Amino acid sequence: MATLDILIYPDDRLRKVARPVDDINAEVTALVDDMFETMYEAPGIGLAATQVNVHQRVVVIDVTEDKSDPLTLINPEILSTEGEAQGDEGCLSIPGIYESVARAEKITFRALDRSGQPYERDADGLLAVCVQHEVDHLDGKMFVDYLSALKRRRIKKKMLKHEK
Ligand code: GNR
Ligand code: NI
Repeated sequence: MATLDILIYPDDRLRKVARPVDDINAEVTALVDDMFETMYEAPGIGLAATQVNVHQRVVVIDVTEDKSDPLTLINPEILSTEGEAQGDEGCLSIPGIYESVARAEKITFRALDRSGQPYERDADGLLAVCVQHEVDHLDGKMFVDYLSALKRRRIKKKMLKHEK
């Protein structure tokens, strides 16, 4: 196992669209394991492969406080959404920035688990937010894209200033 480096906004590589995984082999399961280690160490509640510069549709999530519900989402698909809710979001690729974003309140999603088994799950609350945030990453989208151009410009400037 190893922790992986996380790309920081506004890195262009965060804009790449990830490709579906067609074979869950040892390389993919090792990536999943390293992503969990990276996410728990950060600490964060989710991590998309895009953020560690791997452009495959792989996500790990654990929204619990005691690391008791690790979820692997390979080739995730949001099948349906319901309602809308506004909530503060952060991102490991935009450290120190928290802004309110509107998301679907409830979702149903499908994905493959670490062994390649398909599953479907309903989500609300923080899990629903996190799945939407991570699927966006796989499509090269970041939560700041939902903010005003003015706010986004300020965040970009701040990130570039803190870069070394
Ligand atoms: O750790 C994270 N916390 C978080 C809080 C509110 C909404 C979304 C998130 S996801 C974020 C980890 C991350 O950047 N995943 O891509
Ligand atoms: Ni993020």
